[in-house]
Amino acid sequence: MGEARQADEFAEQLEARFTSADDRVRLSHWTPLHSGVVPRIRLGRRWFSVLWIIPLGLLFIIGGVAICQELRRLAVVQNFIASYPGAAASAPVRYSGFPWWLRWQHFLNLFFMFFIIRAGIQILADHPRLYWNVHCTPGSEWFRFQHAVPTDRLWTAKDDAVTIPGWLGIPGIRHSIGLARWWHFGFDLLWVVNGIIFYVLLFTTYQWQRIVPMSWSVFPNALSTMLQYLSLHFPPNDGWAYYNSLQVLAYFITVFVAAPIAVITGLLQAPAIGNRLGRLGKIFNRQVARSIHFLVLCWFLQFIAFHLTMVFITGARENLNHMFAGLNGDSSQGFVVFGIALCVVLAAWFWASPFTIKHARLIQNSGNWLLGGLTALGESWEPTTQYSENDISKFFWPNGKIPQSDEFNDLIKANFKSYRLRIGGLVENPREFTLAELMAMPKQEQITDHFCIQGWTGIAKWGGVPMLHLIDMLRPSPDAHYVVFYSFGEGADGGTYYDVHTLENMKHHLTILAYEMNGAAVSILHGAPLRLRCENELGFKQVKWINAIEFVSDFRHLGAGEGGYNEDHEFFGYRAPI
Ligand SMILES: Nc1nc2c(c(=O)[nH]1)N[C@H]1C(S)=C(S)[C@@H](COP(=O)(O)O)O[C@H]1N2
Ligand SMILES: [Mo]
Repeated sequence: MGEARQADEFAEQLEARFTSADDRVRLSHWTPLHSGVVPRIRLGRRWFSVLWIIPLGLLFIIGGVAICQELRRLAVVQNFIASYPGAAASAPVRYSGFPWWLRWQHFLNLFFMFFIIRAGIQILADHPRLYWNVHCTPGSEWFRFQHAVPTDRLWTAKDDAVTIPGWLGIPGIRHSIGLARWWHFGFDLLWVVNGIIFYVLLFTTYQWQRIVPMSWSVFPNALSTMLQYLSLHFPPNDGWAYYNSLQVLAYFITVFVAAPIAVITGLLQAPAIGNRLGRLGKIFNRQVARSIHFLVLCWFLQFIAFHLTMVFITGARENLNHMFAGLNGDSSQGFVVFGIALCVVLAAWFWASPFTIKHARLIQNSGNWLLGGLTALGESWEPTTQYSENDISKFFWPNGKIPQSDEFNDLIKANFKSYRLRIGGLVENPREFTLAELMAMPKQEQITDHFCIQGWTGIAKWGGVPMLHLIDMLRPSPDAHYVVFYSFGEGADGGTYYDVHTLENMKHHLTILAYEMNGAAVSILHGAPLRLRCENELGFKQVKWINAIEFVSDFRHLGAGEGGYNEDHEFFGYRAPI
């Protein structure tokens, strides 16, 4: 009885400073608007706007047409086109036409892709910089749509997020990565399932012969096709039976190269996967994966632009009939079905962002339902990527709000000598520890890569007490399944920052309560006097400025019941190894 009351009081005190979280996004409480800049690319020391692509592209097309028209006057070129008319001869298509399943998959693919792309751009807007190095040092990025990082004030990763319009991103508001991830990952899953079915059906029906090059002559034929298109003397369109070599190459690369690379580089950005790869994890670190993931996006965007253009200028009627009505000929049915499909896409397009803002919790719950189990799997993968002292980042992005309370300021004044870590809840021996007591316990050091949900990484050496040691000492009761970490600090929208972990993952040998960073006491900015390091989870799970730890059987009663501050307020998933 007495014990239970003590545990209740302990919890009550900690929860007193919680704030309520809404089930929808209240724009008046959300991260305020902040526009970035037009995307730019760094070449050497100079930054160039991507808008240069428009005049350069026009110049390229106009110049290309002029040159190719000149070239076609030459006898050699005419002979070349005669011997390589456009389709690689050795492609015996045994199956002409487009069966219903292929047409449906084409539609589903494009439908899913639009959501994936939009949510992906939204995710990028949360850390609008791309690097080839793992340290993410400001200035070392090769691409950004944000100003240079200010040096005259504290600039957190959250400050760095930019707003993009709601018709482009989902849901379009600043720092909405939690919600954007549900859309991105949810549709990823559907897209991958659709893609696997597509591969299987392609190879069991001979449809694969349309898009897999089967002779080296695909290259001269593709060149010839390009010459014909660019000189504005189009080759015949026989899409019903076979594709020309330029199409074969474009489709092959998109289906069999770009799509798998997108999936792989997406997965490599997860801490549980990136840390699982040993040496490869260092070479294909998260920033390399992010950059390639982005370049694949660029491939898809140019593919969509050219594909749509070609569909409409090489015989829109026939082409739409092929893919949307499954008919060969110039009836108008294809237009009608395409029109309906377009309406569905546009309606979904403009519905997605407002719906997400209004029903944010529903999006989170649906995402958890669809993906929660899959992502949690990541926690069981043993990290194998090892870093050394030489790998330590000189710059480490900060995040979160430094605690402002008198209580915390008094601790700083006393140099944390008055600090007591309180541990309670469902444990046999609730205890308080001074920092000196914690430092006298077995110490563990680990050099690891930090994966913030926003996209940045940084390597640091952390030193502290293994959680396992404390767990053994405190003896949680059999019904303790989760561990809650309460911070002195507040979350972005006010109220105590907290987070919940499974007891199982707190026993992981790389879970420590760190009081040291890179050989010195953890700075106030990075979480003094004590912060959690849990290397198979994203950064937001690693509570800084730890005030107390509670062992609980369930966390539904805490805050909005989602398992942490950012889970409650920003709709993140509570298990985050991915
Ligand atoms: N108390 C508290 N802890 C926190 C946060 C916060 O806002 N408040 N932010 C989290 C996030 S999102 C990240 S990425 C890491 C950042 O740690 P760093 O500032 O040491 O880089 O701290 C995590 N711990
Ligand atoms: Mo983060």
